Amino acid sequence: MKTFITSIFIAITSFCNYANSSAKEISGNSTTPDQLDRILINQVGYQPNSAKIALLRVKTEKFDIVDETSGKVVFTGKPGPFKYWELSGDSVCTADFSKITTPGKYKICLNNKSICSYIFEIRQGVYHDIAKASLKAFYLNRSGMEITKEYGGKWARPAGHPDTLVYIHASAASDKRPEGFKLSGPGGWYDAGDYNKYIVNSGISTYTLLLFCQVYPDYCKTFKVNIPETSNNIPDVLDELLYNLRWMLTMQDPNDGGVYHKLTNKKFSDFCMPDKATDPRYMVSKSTAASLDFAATMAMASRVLAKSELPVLNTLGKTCLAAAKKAYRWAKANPEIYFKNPSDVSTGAYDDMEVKDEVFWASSELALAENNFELVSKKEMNAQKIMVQSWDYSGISGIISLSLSENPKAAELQAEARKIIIAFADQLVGKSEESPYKVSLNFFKWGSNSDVANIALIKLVAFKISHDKKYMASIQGDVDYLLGRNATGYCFVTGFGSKQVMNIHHRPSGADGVTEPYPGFLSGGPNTITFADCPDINRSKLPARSFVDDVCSYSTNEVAINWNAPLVFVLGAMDSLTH
Ligand code: 9MR
Repeated sequence: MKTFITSIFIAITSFCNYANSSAKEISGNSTTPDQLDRILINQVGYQPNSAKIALLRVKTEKFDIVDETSGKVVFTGKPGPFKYWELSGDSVCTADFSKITTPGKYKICLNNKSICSYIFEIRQGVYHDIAKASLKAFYLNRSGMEITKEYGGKWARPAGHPDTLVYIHASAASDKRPEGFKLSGPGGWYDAGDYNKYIVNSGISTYTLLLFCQVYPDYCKTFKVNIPETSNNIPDVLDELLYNLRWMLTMQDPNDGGVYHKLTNKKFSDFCMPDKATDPRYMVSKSTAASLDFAATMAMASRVLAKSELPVLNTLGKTCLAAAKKAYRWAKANPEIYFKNPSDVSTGAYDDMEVKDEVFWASSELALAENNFELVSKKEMNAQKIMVQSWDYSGISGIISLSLSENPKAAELQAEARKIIIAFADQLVGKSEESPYKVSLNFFKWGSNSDVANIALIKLVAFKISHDKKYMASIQGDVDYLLGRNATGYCFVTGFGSKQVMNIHHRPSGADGVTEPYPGFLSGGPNTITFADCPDINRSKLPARSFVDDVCSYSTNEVAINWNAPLVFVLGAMDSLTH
């Protein structure tokens, strides 16, 4: 049935097509896939001194850790209690083998080795390659640039979407820029599996990478991922985000400071390579949310760029700050321009209908950038909802930025922000300790894997400001979840792990004829938001299992820049920390 439906889809998309591959299973032993799913582990591995906890779906008295080279049992442990998780509909128990610190390759076995897990590694630097790939994914998703063999390997492709000629859409028309006005908005990253560029989502993604530069400056200096700019004396992560930041600057109307919500095709293109998707592109409607997200990101960029030793980046920082102030002023004068797709446009909406949090975020970033703390107050901070950040919620991002400030003028705000972050992180740690699956996540939205990554980011900020190691085991648990210790058994980062996601909803991966998807991308993850994407696939109704590794499943298996950005943050942090 699936093959039949796939052929219909291929027929509809004419010369643009995709093919599904089956999940890549690299077991390295004779255990069957079904048995392998009975032991859930981080398939990429562990650093020697980290917490190491697997989950067993089997009730058992003991578990063995077997050294893969010698075949010898090097540790025998007693599992924790068997606990039911209503979100996954099954019971699991923990297998704690943190005591194993000797580097090597191992597997977990039960019942005299009749059931064994995938082989995993314990090694310092075990996250280095995956951290690099997670940043390299942004390069691979650059619009308007050829991806050459030298940097893209088998994922090399011609440039697509130069965006040097785009049009003002009727929804964005103004006196000076009427409908059809021609302008240019080159560069930037494709948002996700589609080829459009959206300011709201670009803002939070770019901010997260800027935050990474701010929190781990030494690591960033040495973090090289082989992109065309690698030898230019600027950290690769900064080079990468500048590619998007420069595009974002083109989205501001210089006449009034307002920021266009998106640069887009009128409808999602077929599954073509970027250079074959040549429909006209438009700048669509200015919005309050886009202008505030832009203002916050540009203000944050101005602070990061001011620290650079390169005058050219200091100058760019000043440009960013001026742009931030203009956009903020526009948003203050137009506080309720909520984005709605015009009737002839059907691409992503990112239609944030509540912008109090964006106001607070932009005000906080401008306060920090301009050294003007009249712009924010403790009262406004305390009025923010304390929840995980996402494209439509950035109150916590303002609090994170204030908590990390070293400006003496911000001391009071900083202290309050720290209190909030620590209390939130403690609450998240508590949840992970109680959860049968050892994660803080107890909701499954679209892009649930990014919530796990953002939760880990919050705990990392708490660790940064408190130096309290109690956060590390819980952060490790989040990484373990993303890399295989979850109810689906998939390692959710493409190109890594033993049970790999092969069919991400990502146009270039689907259309390039290469079996392996673009590497380093975080798949969106399980959720029960919509079942309309693959009508012929029976997806689990259990939220934590409701995932399908099929290209049709845009609601569970797409990739997106705002999901990869916290992934870079977390994997980079883990790679930089030795516990
Ligand atoms: O991540 C977005 C998710 O929170 C929304 O529920 C969903 C539907 O509006 O859209 C998601 O964002 C998509 C965007 O609209 C277009 N590019 C792909 C994004 C990831 O699926």
